[in-house]
Amino acid sequence: MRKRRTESVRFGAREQLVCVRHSAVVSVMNSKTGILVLGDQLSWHHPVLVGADPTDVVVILAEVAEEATYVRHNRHKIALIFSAMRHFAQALEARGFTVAYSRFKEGVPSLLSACERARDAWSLTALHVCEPGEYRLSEQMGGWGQRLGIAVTLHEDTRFLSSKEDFSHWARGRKQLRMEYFYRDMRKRYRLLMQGDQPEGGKWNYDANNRQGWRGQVDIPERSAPVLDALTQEVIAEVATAFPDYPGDLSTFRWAVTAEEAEQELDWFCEHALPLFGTYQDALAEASPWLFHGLISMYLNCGLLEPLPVCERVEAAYRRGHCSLAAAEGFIRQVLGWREYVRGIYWLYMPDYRQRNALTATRPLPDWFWTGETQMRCLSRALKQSLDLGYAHHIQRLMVIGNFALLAGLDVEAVCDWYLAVYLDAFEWVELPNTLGMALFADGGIMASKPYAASGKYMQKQGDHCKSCSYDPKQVTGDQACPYNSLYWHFIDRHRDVLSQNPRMGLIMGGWRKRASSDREAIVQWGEQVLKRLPSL
Ligand code: DLZ
Repeated sequence: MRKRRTESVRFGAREQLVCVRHSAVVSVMNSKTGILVLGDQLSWHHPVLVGADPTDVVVILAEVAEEATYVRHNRHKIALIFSAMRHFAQALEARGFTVAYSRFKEGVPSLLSACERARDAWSLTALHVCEPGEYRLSEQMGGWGQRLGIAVTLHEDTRFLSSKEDFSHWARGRKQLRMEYFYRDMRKRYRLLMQGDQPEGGKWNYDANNRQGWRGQVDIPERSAPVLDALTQEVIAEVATAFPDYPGDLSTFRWAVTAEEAEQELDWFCEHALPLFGTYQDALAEASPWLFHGLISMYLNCGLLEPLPVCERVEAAYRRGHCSLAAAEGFIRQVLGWREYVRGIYWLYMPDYRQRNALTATRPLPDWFWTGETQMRCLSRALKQSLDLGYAHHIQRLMVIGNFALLAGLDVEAVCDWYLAVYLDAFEWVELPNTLGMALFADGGIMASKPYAASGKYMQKQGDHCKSCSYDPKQVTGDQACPYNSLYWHFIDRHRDVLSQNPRMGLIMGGWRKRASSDREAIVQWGEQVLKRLPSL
């Protein structure tokens, strides 16, 4: 399928490279060969598994403390990954593979120790691994050959639609790496939503149609959820016991743990939610954490779904008249454009990227980031659902939580660690550029052409939280004033030197300068008070 849709526009000979690597793997495999499959690589398209003869290899899957505790992962994420790993192990065995599986209870501390155990148990002479999604682990693996005393081969992760080489090729010589242009090339390359050489409908981007606020206009469909089998229930109980202090209300666990279940979730989305996905994709609703969102990013990120077939399903829904072009385009842009783009940025700029803090934001995270106990209604709702469910949609992540962190100057590293911990779909390759670059503008504008800063007016426009909030979005100063308002102007004022140089901020900076100095002082002073009272807002 991928071959049929792919055109090698601008990106070079990726398909050929992949094939060469696959045949090389097949030819060296024998019964002394191990394949380590990580918890976010649970796919039959895994670049090493895809070419492996089940009778020839030992597949290693390991639930280990090092991966489960390097941040305080949401328990939904741990349970989803462990259960999906156990189900994938069963599926591998059903296809005749020998599987060396370590459950968490066995106390294997790290992936390296799991490989050592498998090496000793099966007298392995070679280990094949698909490159990990996080720099941290990739660095560790560099030393594995020496530690294990056997040949260790890392393989390109071919489950992405733009390889690291593709992306650096695209980025080379460009002054700015704007997602929009990358996305257009990807549309051409994969021939998605195209009419000949032109974008379907004549425009590349239909975002302007996708920004409706929520006023309870339509019924939100009740979400389907997979039935939890005995294996998943067992995992949930184990995770609850092993990680008592980690976030996540496991009584609400509702995630797919196999490719088949993830496929059914995608079916449900395409049938019931996709038609209104675009219209309300930026909306904030009291009534539902899910609205019309896809809820499939975690399945894409751990291997249960593949990005191209997902995009093709959505395109097909549009072609048969089931959804608008704006809905299909908005969705496909997230998967084909944004997801691939952030991964490209991550690998292009790591490891330095993680250290960036362009606006020198160092204020400690208020404790309520870990409880959701703040009187700001929109923020409280977004935080609580993130902690309890491991999920928040992109506007909650970017414009409610991220925007608050940006305005308040919260410590960049602490905020990034928080995002990595709480979200079900968070792996550093996707989390770091989204948080550090997009939400916090800490990369100085590599990703975003201006900071995503907004006052309480935005929350009011996008949803219905303000109606049940103790603060008033119309007031800027005073005890009742929405804290986003004075913090917004405080942010504009304290970064005025940097922001004034940004052409996209010209209007706002000009407006701020023109205000009476007494007004500006009063607002900034109130913003200062708000920052002092941050822990009790
Ligand atoms: C996220 C995660 C967790 C919680 N646990 C495991 C695990 O026990 N075993 C494993 O192989 N993978 C796990 N993962 C996913 C890894 O952290 C992920 O593969 C790396 O962060 C690279 O993206």
